[in-house]
Amino acid sequence: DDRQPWWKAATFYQVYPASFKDSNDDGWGDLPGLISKVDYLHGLGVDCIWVSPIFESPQKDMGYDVSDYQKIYAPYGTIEDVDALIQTCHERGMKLILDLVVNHTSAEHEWFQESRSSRTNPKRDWYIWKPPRYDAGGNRQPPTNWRGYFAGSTWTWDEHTQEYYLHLYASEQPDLNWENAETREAIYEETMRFWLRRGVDGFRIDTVNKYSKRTEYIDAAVTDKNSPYQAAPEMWCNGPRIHEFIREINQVLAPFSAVSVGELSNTPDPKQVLPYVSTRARELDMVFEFSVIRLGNGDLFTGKYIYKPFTLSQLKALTEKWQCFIEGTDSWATVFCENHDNGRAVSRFGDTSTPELWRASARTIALWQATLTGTLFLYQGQELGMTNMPASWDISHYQDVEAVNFFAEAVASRNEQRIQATKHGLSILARDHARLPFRWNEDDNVGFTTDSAKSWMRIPREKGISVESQLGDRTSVLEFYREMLRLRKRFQGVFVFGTHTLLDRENESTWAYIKEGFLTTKDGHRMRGRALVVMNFTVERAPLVDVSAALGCAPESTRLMVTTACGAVRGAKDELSAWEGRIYCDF
Ligand code: TEU
Repeated sequence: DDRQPWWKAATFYQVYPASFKDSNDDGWGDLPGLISKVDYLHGLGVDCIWVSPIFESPQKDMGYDVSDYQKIYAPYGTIEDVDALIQTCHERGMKLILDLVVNHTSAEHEWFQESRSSRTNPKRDWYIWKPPRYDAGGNRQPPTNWRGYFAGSTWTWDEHTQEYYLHLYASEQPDLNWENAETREAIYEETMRFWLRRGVDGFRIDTVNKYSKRTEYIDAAVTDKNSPYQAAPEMWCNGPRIHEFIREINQVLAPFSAVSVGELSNTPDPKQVLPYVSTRARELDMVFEFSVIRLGNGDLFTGKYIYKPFTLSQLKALTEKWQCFIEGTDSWATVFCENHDNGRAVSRFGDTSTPELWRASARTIALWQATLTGTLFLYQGQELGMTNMPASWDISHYQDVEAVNFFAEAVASRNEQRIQATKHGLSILARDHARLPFRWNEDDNVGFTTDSAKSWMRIPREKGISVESQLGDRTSVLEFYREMLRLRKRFQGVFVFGTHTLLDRENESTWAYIKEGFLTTKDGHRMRGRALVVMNFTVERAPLVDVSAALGCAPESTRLMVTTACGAVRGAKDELSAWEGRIYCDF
């Protein structure tokens, strides 16, 4: 649809640069490596690349701890490499967005170094400093009882200036004080405008709903009696001035027509999400809402890695909820089931117990994602059906600060049950899984680097999950993604922009929904089109729904547009084979 902004029907692809492609044999992915693969992404059907943080950083949280927003972390390359990447994308009609991490900086950022140097430093107020409290026994205590995302207190004591500073994440990630207008202007000028002037097309904006903290700094209610620190997202999520701050961000982006997609966690209520993405409100173009991707996670804070099994009907209901919340509004949705903070989709929503089931379920996940309304985001390796790390890898292979801290906390509890449960949860949900090297070929080093001993993350070796083994094979996961991205574009009126109606919601084995929208025929006529998406989420054969009844038309007016099944495993006419997905349509 010509009247729509480019980013609605576009396919975005997230690159986690450390794990994508290493060009200089140091075991760390880099910008020249990414540049050499832009053609691969272009061929896949990607329109816009989002690169996770590449800026100068001590890498306590894989670059989500920036110590200099205008410098590139040397192992990634140089600023000239960024210019070259922008040019390489633009020459192919593609766009590039960067990751903007401005809720916090690294503790090594110059701003924080100044801020912590004395209580009277002009940048003292750029971060959030508070005096200690003392308990009845006269012991020093943090200003509040809040628990951070990476376990432990949100406060770290600074010996030098005798105050605590706030950090929602690691202690090496102090939170910026957005209440200070000068700080905000520095963020806008030195991070956003700096990169927009260099030609980037926009930003994925990290932790976008946490900049405005509640300024009372009071204790949160006690929800975990076994811990001194309590979950307190209501103290910092969607705070009193958040919409004012986001509108300011919008003002910075607008002159560059830059696209924005904000990361909006801990906000399961659509009423709170809509204001961020309403066109009229002039805040953000899009947000990521995490209900679907968080399925299986335990309690957000204390129990995140205590796995909570879920049913297909829960997955359906959440998908429906975040499909339909924009209907009748001027807002827009995103579609995704992977990113760098979660386990692999096929390992969580599919079936990896045999190669055939792996392939079938990864293709059905592709069908599911590509038929949903909103802007589609893929995560690197999703298009190959990359899986979680093998079950045989022990806990020493987890490097992520969050996994390491949660596991240490479980160990410290000396509760064997909790330790085992945490290990199990990590094996499904840990952030590390998505960070394994991308698999370009079937060599021992998977084409990621030249010497696996140097790879920053251990390289998994199962065969068949690589670009080399899948490219050109019509039965592969990769070729199915390519085909689906093409169909999604071609019939975007239905798949990208259509309405979503869930059928048979209680069915725990088959998932069916109708997408309906307007299509433009070759001679320029607008016509209504309907598609039925039906997917078997089990290994058992499943009866097919009554297609023409579901589509509301005569049997001869329906056609099978796509099936995920290939060759011998193809199901019968009225029956879906294990993990088979199909699209029927009336156009
Ligand atoms: O994540 C922010 C966030 O709020 C969580 O959703 C995140 O997934 C984390 O796992 C909480 O348990 C962003 C980045 O995506 C993440 O990689 C960073 O670690 C984090 O911000 C801090 O910058």
